[in-house]
Amino acid sequence: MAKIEATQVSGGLSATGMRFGIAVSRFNNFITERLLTAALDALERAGASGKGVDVVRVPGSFELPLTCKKLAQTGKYDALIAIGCVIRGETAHYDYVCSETSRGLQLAQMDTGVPVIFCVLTVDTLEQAIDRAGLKSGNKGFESGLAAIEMGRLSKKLRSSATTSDATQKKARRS
Ligand code: INI
Repeated sequence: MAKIEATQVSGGLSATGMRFGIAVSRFNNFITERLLTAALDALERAGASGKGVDVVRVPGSFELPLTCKKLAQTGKYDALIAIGCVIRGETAHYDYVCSETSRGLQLAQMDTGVPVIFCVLTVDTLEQAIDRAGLKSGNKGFESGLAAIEMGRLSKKLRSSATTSDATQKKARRS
């Protein structure tokens, strides 16, 4: 059986010199502020500096996509984190907020090429949210901080290897 040694590519976890934007929903801020604190903790422990991180607050999760798209368009950030918490209520409002927020955040990163980390809790109860914001199930904010570093690093790497292979192809065409 053939055994090839594939080239492995992944982003590292050093945040030194990187820039991050964090959009945080004020709705359910009892939870979102805990997620934010943990995300900042992850960035700081990995070497990010205060000057390299901007935090923008928005009314609710529904406002996260446009905010992230605008932040991405500034060209200032290596990666963004969108922080929100949507708790199921009696109406269909939950479904609209969840689907449009996730769809919008995916569009923001696909349209701009800047990684947008999805740190939006979508839960049935406040208890589930608390579990994911530092109680039983770890803290989704901390995981999101790490994901932002990894995706920011990976994007830089893929961008520079794409540039290198473009240059190599141009050189090959000229010779
Ligand atoms: N926004 C949230 O972030 N979480 C929720 O649970 C929520 N609920 O349940 O309504 C919520 N609604 C507000 C929404 O995100 C917008 O801010 C609002 O509709 C104005 O556009």
